[in-house]
Amino acid sequence: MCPKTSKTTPLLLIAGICFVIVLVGITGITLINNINLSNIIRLNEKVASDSVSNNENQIKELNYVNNHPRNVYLKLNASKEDEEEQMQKEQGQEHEPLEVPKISAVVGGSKVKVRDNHLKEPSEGMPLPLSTPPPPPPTFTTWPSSGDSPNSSGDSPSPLVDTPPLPFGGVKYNASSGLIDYEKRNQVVKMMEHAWHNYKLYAWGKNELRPLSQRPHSGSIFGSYDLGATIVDGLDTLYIMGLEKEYREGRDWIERKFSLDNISAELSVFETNIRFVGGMLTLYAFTGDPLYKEKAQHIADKLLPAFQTPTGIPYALVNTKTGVAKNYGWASGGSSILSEFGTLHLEFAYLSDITGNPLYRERVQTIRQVLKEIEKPKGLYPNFLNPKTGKWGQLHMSLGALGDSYYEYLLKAWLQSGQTDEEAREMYDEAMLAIMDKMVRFSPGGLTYVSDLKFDRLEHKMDHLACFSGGLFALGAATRQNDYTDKYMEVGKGITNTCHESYIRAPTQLGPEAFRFSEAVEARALRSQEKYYILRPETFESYFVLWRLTHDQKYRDWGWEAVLALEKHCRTAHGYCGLRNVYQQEPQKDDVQQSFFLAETLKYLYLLFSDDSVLPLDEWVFNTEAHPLPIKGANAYYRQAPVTLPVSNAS
Ligand code: DMJ
Repeated sequence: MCPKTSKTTPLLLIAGICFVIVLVGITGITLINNINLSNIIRLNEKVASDSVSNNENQIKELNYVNNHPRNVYLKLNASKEDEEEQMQKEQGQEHEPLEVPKISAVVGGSKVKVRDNHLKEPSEGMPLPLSTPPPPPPTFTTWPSSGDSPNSSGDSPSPLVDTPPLPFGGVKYNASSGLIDYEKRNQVVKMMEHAWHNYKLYAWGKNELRPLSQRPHSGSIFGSYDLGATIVDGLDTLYIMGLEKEYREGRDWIERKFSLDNISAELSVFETNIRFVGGMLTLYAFTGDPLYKEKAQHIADKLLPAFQTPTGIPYALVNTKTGVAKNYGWASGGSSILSEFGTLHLEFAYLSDITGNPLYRERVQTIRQVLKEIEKPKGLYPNFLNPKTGKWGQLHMSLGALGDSYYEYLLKAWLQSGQTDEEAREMYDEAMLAIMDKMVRFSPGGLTYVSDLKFDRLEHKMDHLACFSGGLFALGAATRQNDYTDKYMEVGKGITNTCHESYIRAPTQLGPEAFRFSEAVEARALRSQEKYYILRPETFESYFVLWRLTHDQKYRDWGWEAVLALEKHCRTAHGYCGLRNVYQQEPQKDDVQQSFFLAETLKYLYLLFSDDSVLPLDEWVFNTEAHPLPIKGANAYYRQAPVTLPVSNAS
């Protein structure tokens, strides 16, 4: 039997079809809109990728503005001004809107006033926000003289609640330069991820990675123990880049595994200090996590037996279990090495301030006094000093291997102290004057270089290590005006240019370990043992400092050339390797991913493409392993321990 057809059936059918058509129509329009919208967003993002006008970036900036200590202050001032404006409106005093002041007018110099209690110094547990993006970039158009510094009285700097950001007193903000180059910076982040993930895969908890053989590597500087050098060295870079998951993995490893107790490692005092103590201190400054302060102190305590010498100049090596310390057999008659014992000051001074224990500062202050009082041949510091007799060894001087970071730490100790450690600045100025006179030279082709000096003989050779000095000369010039300021800035730029030349004169576009100047060659390695490149950072460090100080685009361009060269020649499927000969078209790789590649090389490249307000140079000073330490009196992340007064007997 056929079903009975009702009259209402076609009507229902038509109504149903109409409903479906309407539904499809609405969905279609929505989809098309969404597709268009996402295309537009993508297009906008692309167009705006180099610009801070990108919406997303504005949001990041706002977060940054909300969170950064300097901007917390600015925001509070701004809201105070808003309040005043509101009050004026209410009182009928509304006036013509003023021209919006440029950020420079608000931030720079004396217009910044900090009101009491506006800015609380972060204590333990209050972290620096992960990945700190943008606003306005400083250019150093004027320099403060020593007398201009509010701290030049020699008094301890007041806590930041009383003191506006200051050490680079002549900072001017120029809102049109120093923006983020997102595309290039993202590439550097990807490099970091590649280096880290492969270390994690094949060498987790060990010191370094062998990318070609996919197994761990450990240099003798780590005493052949598994100290997780790449984790401790690379962790602050992850933090700065905002790689939170990776950062947490590293923090977790440090908490669960890192300890020097019960191991009999013979450690390099210098390397352990700059990589491990320095790394932990930066992480403490960033996060306020007491774990890092404890670890920094734990490591430094293990190094202390090395300081038990008649002069207080420490030995190079110390056994973490027995405390037995000694020097390298090859170092001039049992000498300690200038760049090693002279590169402890920043870490030990800061450790004293965050622990409230003066002992660490006392140790490095003793070293300082020996070096201050000793007679210096022609005003120069030889690379070797006997810790028992207090006498110089061989009269070799260098701004490269064996000397380099001693000079760096003189300038930076002064910067770190909020420009109050005048002794350090004076020693720096005197040393650089002698170096300018006796060691800085200009090649016939017009290249500036800083030569090694052996007794009275110039070697006309410059180590890759000495390439950091381009940035050092410039930073010294930018922070104090004196008769030599302009000349030093030129020398800083000149050395940086020469190091760049040493890179681009090699087919790999990566620079050799050392290069020479002669009738025949300039900025080129001559000996086979000088032709390697081990992922060193010094040239990029100078690009970064010079970029921050001048905003000359060429420094970013040079950094990008280096990124491309690293990707082409040093990248492997399982991490990054150094090269055995930079002058070969297809050089052999050395199968070592150095921990400083993550700590320094990638950090400086990342910062080169970042806005200036990511670790501004007037708030942070980089240790020689690129671990940023806060500047006293200018940086709310200094986290100085409260002063504990001696208990009085009187009751
Ligand atoms: C790093 O460990 C430090 O920069 C040190 O001061 C010198 N050598 C390496 C990187 O080349």
